Amino acid sequence: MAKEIVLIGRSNVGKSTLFHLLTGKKVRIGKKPGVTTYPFRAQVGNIYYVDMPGYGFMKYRSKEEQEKTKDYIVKYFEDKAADILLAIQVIDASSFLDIANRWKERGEVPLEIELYEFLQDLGLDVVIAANKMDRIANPDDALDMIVEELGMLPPWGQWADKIAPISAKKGKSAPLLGIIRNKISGRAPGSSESTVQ
Ligand SMILES: Nc1nc2c(ncn2[C@@H]2O[C@H](COP(=O)(O)OP(=O)(O)OP(=O)(O)O)[C@@H](O)[C@H]2O)c(=O)[nH]1
Ligand SMILES: [Mg+2]
Repeated sequence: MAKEIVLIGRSNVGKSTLFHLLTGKKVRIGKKPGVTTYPFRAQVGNIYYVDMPGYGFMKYRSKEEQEKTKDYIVKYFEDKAADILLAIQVIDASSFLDIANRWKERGEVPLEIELYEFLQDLGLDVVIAANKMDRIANPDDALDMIVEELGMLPPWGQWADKIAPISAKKGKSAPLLGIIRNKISGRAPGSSESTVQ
């Protein structure tokens, strides 16, 4: 069976924009959260790329619908774990820290941390696509704080196979493409053959 590379993350982080960049397939992209409401698949070579609906808040959708979508996503990963070559967790790097802090102030585990841990607990290979880097003035500082929040020791550069700073809207995704190619070809990260062509 063909393997899947699945894009996952909260609403409005840029999953569909990245999906379009990776596959060339037309998808709905929107300013408001909740644009993608069901998984959208596209085959590239012998891999299926899957664009998931947003995990969590979706504007104009009822709480029930949002919970249903969340349950659907959780079940999708649980059922399909064996077929998933790579889970790409897309985050909006420009708002990630503010949002995580707000959740922590309320005494809750930030949604994106919960999602990251869930994917790892399933034994999946997970890479964080830190999107919207074009909005960030000090990328290294922001990325150091993001990896720390996710439980990895800074500096972020030592996690170059776990986090890829990108700007899907600007067409900048080279670090992520490198990780995907290594994964598809089964090469170890950082090996000399893994250089992106
Ligand atoms: N500045 C900036 N904006 C981006 C980037 N990538 C996506 N966006 C914008 O973010 C918004 C949401 O993009 P989508 O690709 O629809 O996000 P999504 O994660 O698929 O959203 P849902 O389908 O609602 O879950 C759009 O206005 C995009 O143009 C980026 O790299 N930089
Ligand atoms: Mg979408």
